[in-house]
Amino acid sequence: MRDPGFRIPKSLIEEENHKQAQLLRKDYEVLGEQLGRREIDIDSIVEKTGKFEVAVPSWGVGTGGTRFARFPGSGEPRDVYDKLVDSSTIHQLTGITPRVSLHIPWDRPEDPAALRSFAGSVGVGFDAMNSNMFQDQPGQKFSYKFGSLTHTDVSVRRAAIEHNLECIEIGKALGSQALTVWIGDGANFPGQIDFRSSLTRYLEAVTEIHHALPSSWKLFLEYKPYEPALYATVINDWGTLYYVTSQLGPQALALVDLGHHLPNTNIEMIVARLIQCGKLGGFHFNDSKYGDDDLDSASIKPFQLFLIFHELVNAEVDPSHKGIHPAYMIDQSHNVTDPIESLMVSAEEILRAYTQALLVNRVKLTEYQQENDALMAHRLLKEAFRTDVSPILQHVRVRKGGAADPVGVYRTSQYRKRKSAERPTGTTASTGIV
Ligand code: PSV
Ligand code: MN
Repeated sequence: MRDPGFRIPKSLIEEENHKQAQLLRKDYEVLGEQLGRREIDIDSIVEKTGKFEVAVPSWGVGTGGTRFARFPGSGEPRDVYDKLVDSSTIHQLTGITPRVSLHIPWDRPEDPAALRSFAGSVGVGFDAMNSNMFQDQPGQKFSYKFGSLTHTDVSVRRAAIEHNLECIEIGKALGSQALTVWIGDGANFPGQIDFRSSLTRYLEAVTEIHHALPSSWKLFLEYKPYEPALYATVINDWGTLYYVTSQLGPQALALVDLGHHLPNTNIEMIVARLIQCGKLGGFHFNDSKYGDDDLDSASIKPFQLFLIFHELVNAEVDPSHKGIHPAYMIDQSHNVTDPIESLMVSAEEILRAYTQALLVNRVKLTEYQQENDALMAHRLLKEAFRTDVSPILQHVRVRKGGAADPVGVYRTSQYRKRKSAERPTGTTASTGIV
């Protein structure tokens, strides 16, 4: 089996946690007391927070880039094995990222069984498989330049379908349970594509992919209003996707990538609508100021992330939506930070938003809404959002064997320096979205 190389010693995590233990206990007690005054039992929050998990994207552990340039850091992953090692480090320190989402062909394993056992040995599993129909690979016979699943040429559509079927096969061998499909198909010019027939072609193609899914699998479909097609995309919004997923059947669900919305879109409301329609499949978390910026989660709009989780917790406690278990995943491009640090901080911010949402007094909120008391209803949400739940997050992490301060331990361990020695420049893959 492949040697994973340097791993952060457990003893270092314990030592660092020990140094902070007394202060953490104090902070936790104070927060417990404050929450108690609001009739919130901190233990019940800890129990729910402790169960939360979010997957990391294999393409996120390498430096990303823009269409202008990519500035890789040192010690980046050379291949899918290294990506798993970096992902396992994120999980080791945060305790909440036990699965990695692979992107094919970037991560196509030569021997899926060997990759699966290696993943197990470093303590991670596999999340959704992602197909790639927005790039041509060297030697590819049919080009995706004018589309993939919706291309006018049946041979291109066939090749794109076959690619997704291959992703399912690899995923089966790895123990994945889902396929995520995003296409860049669309138009740069009015008149370039026929809106209705391109959607019909999509539906036909995705039906075939859907049929190939094992019965336990989910098919997550992403919408996006623009880019790379800049005038129109075929799967432009959640309404279109609602139509598609309901034509396909219960295994097909919509995936909400936060960056796939025009500025100022009320994403939390889309989340509520998809929940109500029974079609919310999961999330690709990231943040943005202008478009699909792929910035770190909650770095720009933490209140929006909180409001999204508020809708999710609303559904979680609503008996009529007991069945919803959205798949949570991060989908970011780290251009100026150490990707491992960004992913750890993002995972924490996502958990923070969830934990804050758990603090909303929903009985009171319903009363205020019933009485049309807009100010008090809003204040109630803000009270939960303003609560610093860091002591809960630290408590949960330490309890799981993670680090009270993941970035602190990561830096102290000199992980990146060690990996730079193991993975010399010139051997690293150009991972990340360019
Ligand atoms: C593209 O914007 C995108 O976010 C897709 O949604 C995929 O999930 C990801 O990048 C990688 O292909
Ligand atoms: Mn995405």
